[in-house]
Amino acid sequence: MATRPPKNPRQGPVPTAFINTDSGPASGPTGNSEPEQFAGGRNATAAARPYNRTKETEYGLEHARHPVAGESVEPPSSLVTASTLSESNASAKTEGPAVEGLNAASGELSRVRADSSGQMLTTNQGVRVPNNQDSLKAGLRGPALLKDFILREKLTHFDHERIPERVVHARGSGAHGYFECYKALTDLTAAAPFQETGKITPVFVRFSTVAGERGSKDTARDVRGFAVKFYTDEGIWDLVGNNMPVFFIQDAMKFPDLVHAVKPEPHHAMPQAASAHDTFWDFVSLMPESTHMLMWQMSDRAIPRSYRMMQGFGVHTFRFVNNAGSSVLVKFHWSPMLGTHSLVWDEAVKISGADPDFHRRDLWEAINSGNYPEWELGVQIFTEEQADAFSFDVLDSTKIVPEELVPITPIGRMVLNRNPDNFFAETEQVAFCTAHVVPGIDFTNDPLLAGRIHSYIDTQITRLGGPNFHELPINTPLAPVHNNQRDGMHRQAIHRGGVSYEPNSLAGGCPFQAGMQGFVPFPEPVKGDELRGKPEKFGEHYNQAALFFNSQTEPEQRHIISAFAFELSKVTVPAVRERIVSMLRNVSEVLASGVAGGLGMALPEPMPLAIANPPAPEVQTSPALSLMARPGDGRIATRKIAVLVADDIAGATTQAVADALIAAGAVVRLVGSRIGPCTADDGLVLDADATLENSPSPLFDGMVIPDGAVGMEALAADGRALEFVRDQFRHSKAMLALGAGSLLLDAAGIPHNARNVEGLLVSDMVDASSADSFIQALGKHRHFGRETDPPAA
Ligand code: HDE
Repeated sequence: MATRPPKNPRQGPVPTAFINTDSGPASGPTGNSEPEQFAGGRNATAAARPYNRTKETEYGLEHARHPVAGESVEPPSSLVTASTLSESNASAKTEGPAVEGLNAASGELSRVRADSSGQMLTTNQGVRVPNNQDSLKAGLRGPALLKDFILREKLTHFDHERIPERVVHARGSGAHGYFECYKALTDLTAAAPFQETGKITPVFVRFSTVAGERGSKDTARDVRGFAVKFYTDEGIWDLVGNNMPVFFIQDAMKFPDLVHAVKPEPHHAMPQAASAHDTFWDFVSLMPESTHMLMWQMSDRAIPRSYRMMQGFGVHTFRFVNNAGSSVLVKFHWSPMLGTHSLVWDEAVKISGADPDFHRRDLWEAINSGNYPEWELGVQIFTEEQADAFSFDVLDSTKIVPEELVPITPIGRMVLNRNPDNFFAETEQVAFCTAHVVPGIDFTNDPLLAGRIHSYIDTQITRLGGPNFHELPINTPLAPVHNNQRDGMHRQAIHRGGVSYEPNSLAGGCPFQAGMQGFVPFPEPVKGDELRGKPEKFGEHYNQAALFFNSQTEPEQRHIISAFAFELSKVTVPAVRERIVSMLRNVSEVLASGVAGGLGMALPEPMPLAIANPPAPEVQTSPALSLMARPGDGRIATRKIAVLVADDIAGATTQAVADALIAAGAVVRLVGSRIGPCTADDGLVLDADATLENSPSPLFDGMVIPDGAVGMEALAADGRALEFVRDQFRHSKAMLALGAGSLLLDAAGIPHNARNVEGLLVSDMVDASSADSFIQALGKHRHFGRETDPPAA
């Protein structure tokens, strides 16, 4: 480390009058010494503002609508705004004077990335650690010594490694990427990401479940969070959405009740990451506005196959505001390029045991393999006049705007192309906040959104230990940060100068208010009495629940019915079940009677409506609400396929089909009774890289059962192989059985004789056409045509 002596630029006698910090002469300095330059420059800067000229702009409607920029004065020298005259005494630590106008505490991540390659172990103080195996003792068998600061620092840091988990959305995974704007949208919004065609804005995205704790399983039946942080040129914009476009409640007042109801019950802390329990259903059965959201939550959307295969929604109605100050209403939709695909419930339950990190692993592996997940951002744009005419209120977060009323316009795409360096520093410490908006995006009066605008900053203060969470590197904007906020726990920025208020004249007025270049809120008129209540239209609870149910395909409707029946079977209070079924009678008799049948109960009376004359809906069905509406492009890249292997299976044909799948981009695993080489009947060695035990069927999108009677007999004697085949069949996955592979199907009791069971291909030979048919079957994701209730296998 450099040991250069401090440089002292001061010359001659020190004019003490101008060094004093508590009193000074009546007139300004005349000399040219540094203290005099400072005092003179400071006085000149202050004198350039004989009075606060912008004061008059604080009054009146016109100024409120068009705030003016603050007044600023350039000081004669940078010395004037310095904290200390000794600033130029550089050391290796302090370096020279500050770079004017730069807050180095914010900005890109490279300034804080750390790598230890080739480095020695040190304490947090940079002292080298000689021995990281033993504590300091008095003699080899003697007591450990209190003065062992190395051990104590290590343990103390470890003791405090955990921070509180998020109150909701504790379990999640994140990635970096970018958003690309298709076409400049300057006519609609001044928001930075949409100002130029092709403009790229960096993003960090975190996906999550809502109810489970930080270590809970990924495949719980739950809403998924879909939170996007845009690092725009004009500051951070967080679009903190979900994978469902509506919510359970209409007013923030009810959020703590909802979360208390769905979280593990407080007396015995059960169940973890599950809504299938008394308190959740008790609460929602008394909150009929939840009915629409319950449809989504009981649908397959609540058990996505992958974060990469789910939609995202901003949920609330937001505003776009353009540079001329005019505004339109907007709903945000993320649509995955891979299409929307889900698990089935039995599979989700089994995955939670086989791989609780299923979604986290899937995202990580896809990005690491260069298969970058991608979503298109679409918007529904409409005016207040259009909204006034809708049968529902666009400020009600339990309602969508059907695409039949307002189509979705694609405006850009988002690609996630980089995994984080460190889960804790990035994914855990990232702080999303609905209040983080940039000029061009604004709020509406959705009463749920209002509560969120308050809550997110508030929660970070507890979770991240104080008000400076914005200085954590993952949270800092790329746009410069300058204000007079100071101090607080864990402050990173070292603010130069003695001025931390505004207006000021001593720092040339800086940092000054931005006026019309700042975030000027859309001047939405407000009138009315202060009261607690909801508009009439909020009282219609079933039209869109029915719209959703009636827009599903037959298998999806079946799954919704089963999900309600399963969840309610876990409720121990029959009266609560009855309340839910009575609610469902207002949605669909097919649904209500299906659920009642599944619960062995009689149909109760329909629940009375909350308003006497509910408005009629504009739209009866909306095909876009079905998961099947977005099948993707049919490619199978990143789909996981199990090829069963054993000694004496047919080598060449197994290899050929595996090669065809790999060429199509699939991830092929050779699954055996144990890992390691298997010798095929033609001498080919196939090295099993997964086992029936460590990688059971639910972890795969499809399977290949090879030819070779001897090998098949061995597999048929392994109950895990039979279970594997049965689960693939039960979960409606694409299966290919080659030649004697059908013996394993027989042993597992899988019906296949007709050779036309949907998605189950039985083939005597491997040629291009059988491999192609299998790839096509995989591309369809699931084959619900063969699904039966109860399952046949
Ligand atoms: Fe959240 N929500 N929320 N929420 N939310 C949080 O903020 C809250 C709501 C959503 O990956 C918390 O940083 C209130 C709707 C996501 O870090 C907390 C209300 C939607 C995430 C909070 C809602 C969401 C959160 C917990 C009703 C979909 C995870 C930790 C007024 C549009 C973000 C945190 C991440 C997280 C409060 C309702 C989505 C406590 C008060 C509606 C994706 O502040």
